[in-house]
Amino acid sequence: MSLTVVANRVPIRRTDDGWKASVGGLTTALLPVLEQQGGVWVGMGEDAELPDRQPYPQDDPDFLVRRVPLSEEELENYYYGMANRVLWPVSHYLIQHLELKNEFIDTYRSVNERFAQAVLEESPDDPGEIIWIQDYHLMLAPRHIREERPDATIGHFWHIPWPAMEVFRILPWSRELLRGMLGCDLIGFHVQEYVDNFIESAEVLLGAEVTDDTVTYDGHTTRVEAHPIGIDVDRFRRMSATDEVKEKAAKLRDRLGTQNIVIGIDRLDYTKGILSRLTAFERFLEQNPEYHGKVSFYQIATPSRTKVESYQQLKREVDEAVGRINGQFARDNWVPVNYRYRTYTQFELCAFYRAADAALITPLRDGMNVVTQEFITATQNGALILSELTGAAYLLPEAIQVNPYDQDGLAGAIKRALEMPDEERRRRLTSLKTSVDELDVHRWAGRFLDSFTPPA
Ligand code: ADQ
Repeated sequence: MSLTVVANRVPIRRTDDGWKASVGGLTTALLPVLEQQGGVWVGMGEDAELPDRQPYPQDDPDFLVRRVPLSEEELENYYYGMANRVLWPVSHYLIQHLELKNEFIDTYRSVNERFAQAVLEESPDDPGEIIWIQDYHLMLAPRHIREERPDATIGHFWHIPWPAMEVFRILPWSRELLRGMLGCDLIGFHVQEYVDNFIESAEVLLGAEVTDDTVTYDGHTTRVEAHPIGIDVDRFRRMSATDEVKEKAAKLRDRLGTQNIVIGIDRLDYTKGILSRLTAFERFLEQNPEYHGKVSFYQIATPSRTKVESYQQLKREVDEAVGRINGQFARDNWVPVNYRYRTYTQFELCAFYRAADAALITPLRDGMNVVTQEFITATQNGALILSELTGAAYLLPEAIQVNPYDQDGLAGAIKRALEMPDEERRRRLTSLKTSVDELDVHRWAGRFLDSFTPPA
């Protein structure tokens, strides 16, 4: 078998020491496969200076990085437009952020065609070849590839939720997008809910024929399966057990000086429920004066999609909420909400995970949410408060599950997490750790690829 991965981004980045593999779940999962078996990774080229074709590593190449160069205008319409302002909000049921513009879909169509063209040029036309496309940026590419290469083996993994059919059909291009996806042999989602939603969309909107988890449309059959993603468990376990991380965690606890620390770690995105979480923490402080001076909430938010207006607005609202809460509750040596708007290394994140007594992971919707798994792996005795509207919630029943829209419920969950008896905390965490071990990202990739050849 050889592999062609097709994703919005290429898996390498330029550093002061030359080109390096980027750090991220997808790269971690797929690079070992490419290194072992060779292949191609097709992604967008955002910088006209960079070559379209770059064998990697330079000295002794294992695979080829192929860029699809995009102009600024294309990037604006395909990525910031169709992907971030259309498909992202609709898939997360947050349609108040939806912006429908013809130039978005027009550019999305042409960019998807160019990705497909690059695949056809680089990916060998032989029976062992697997073409694995990633995510909502590339819904139309599978059909283009199929039209040119009817016998190709094509898979797609969708990393975000697939919404209920009635929400997906809001998109004026819903049928065209579905037809694009149904060029695949196999489509993967994190959990069965999204599988069911996708199948219902194909059945109702296209009149496709459905048998169990397969969809037949226009003479071609696609299997649709749940393949929950994991993290690189070994890497997080090793990092969080180093002396350096332990020291950093101890220093953070000293610096904050409170008995309890609750953390939130996310990209600054309106799907992650950061504002609702802050209001819940405010309510917790209002309802529990005995905790004043005794608990700190530490929210880390990575800048994300900063060109998009709704993200700029969210940043302003979060700044304001943090100011309001600290303005009302802070006293002498106690700052109730510590907020950092920046990116940290995974190593640094591990120190936060280790320092915390509880993590507040409360997206309004999330395909999976891997911060949850990172926290579970790194913590020694932390409690997890998890939104029931995430893919992770299906897999981690031992978390304290909450409705992220219910701020009183959230405030109550914070109290419950902080007051949970040690025995119960340990029991829940042991079971959570076992679940996360099983989800490991290397196994995820293996399971998806094995699924192309189901046992006879
Ligand atoms: P994301 O929406 O990006 O991913 P998530 O799964 O939470 O969401 O992953 C975020 C990653 O960014 C984590 O690895 C985390 O460590 C990192 N990160 C967050 N804040 C950071 C900070 N301040 N500094 C540095 N790193 C930070 C999409 C879907 C998810 C799905 C994944 C994988 O939206 O639902 O789980 O893909 O399929």
